[in-house]
Amino acid sequence: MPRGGGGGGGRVGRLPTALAFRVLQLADPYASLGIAPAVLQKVSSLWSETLPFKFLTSAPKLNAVPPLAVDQAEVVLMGASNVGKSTLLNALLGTKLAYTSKTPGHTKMLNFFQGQRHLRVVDVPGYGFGSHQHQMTLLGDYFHNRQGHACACLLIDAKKGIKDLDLAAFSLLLEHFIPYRVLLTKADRLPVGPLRERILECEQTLTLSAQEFNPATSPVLVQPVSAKQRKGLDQVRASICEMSGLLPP
Ligand SMILES: Nc1nc2c(ncn2[C@@H]2O[C@H](COP(=O)(O)OP(=O)(O)OP(=O)(O)O)[C@@H](O)[C@H]2O)c(=O)[nH]1
Ligand SMILES: [Mg+2]
Repeated sequence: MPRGGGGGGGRVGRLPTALAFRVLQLADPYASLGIAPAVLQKVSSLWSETLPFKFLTSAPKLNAVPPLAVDQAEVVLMGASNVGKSTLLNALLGTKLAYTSKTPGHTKMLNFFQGQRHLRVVDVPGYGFGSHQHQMTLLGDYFHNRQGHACACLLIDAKKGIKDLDLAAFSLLLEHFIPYRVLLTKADRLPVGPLRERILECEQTLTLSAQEFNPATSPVLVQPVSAKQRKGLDQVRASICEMSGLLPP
């Protein structure tokens, strides 16, 4: 047994089996989705085929949103104001297409970026700054309009954890049957131990919420990412490729 393994093993040993397994999986939090290296390699070449992305348009509301072709997928990055949506988008796309700011409420429109291989990425205004009602209605209308095409990354600040508005946004995804992944942003702001705890806490809260909606829902997994340190980006790209149908599930 590795040095120090006894104490950790004992703690894990007292946990229910599924949770103990998850704790072990989180030895490297950034590999929390357990995506195999061969899949990540495949994703890397698929992703380079989606590049370059180009700015398509900004739309203040839904009736100005450009229509989608039948085979086109759209990934929306959603989350609270200042959670890091625009920064993550730029890190994923490898270019500074979206405007970022220290000031919350910076992104005010739905901003569309068109890549190759029929993939679009959308940067949306964050909730929690200004009118919550308006932001949630905009998102709800967007998902209603895009059912069957849209998938989403719900971004939660790793340091702040889940807030009521995040749960409201999560409910929108469930109500509209939108494929989703949950990301913990700015993960560089937490040391590895607290980051693991935050992942488990978010997974528990979201799983409860999802199972209230549909008791058959599988446990929700959460993926940490740091755009600043460029950690976890390949896992997010893999999730996007999977949700949008570029990568077979
Ligand atoms: N430490 C750290 N800071 C980050 C990270 N990603 C973003 N930030 C910072 O967080 C702030 C907000 O980033 P944005 O990407 O503009 O956030 P947003 O969610 O698009 O904000 P709104 O458009 O206002 O809703 C900026 O100061 C970023 O530099 C990260 O991975 N780590
Ligand atoms: Mg923004």
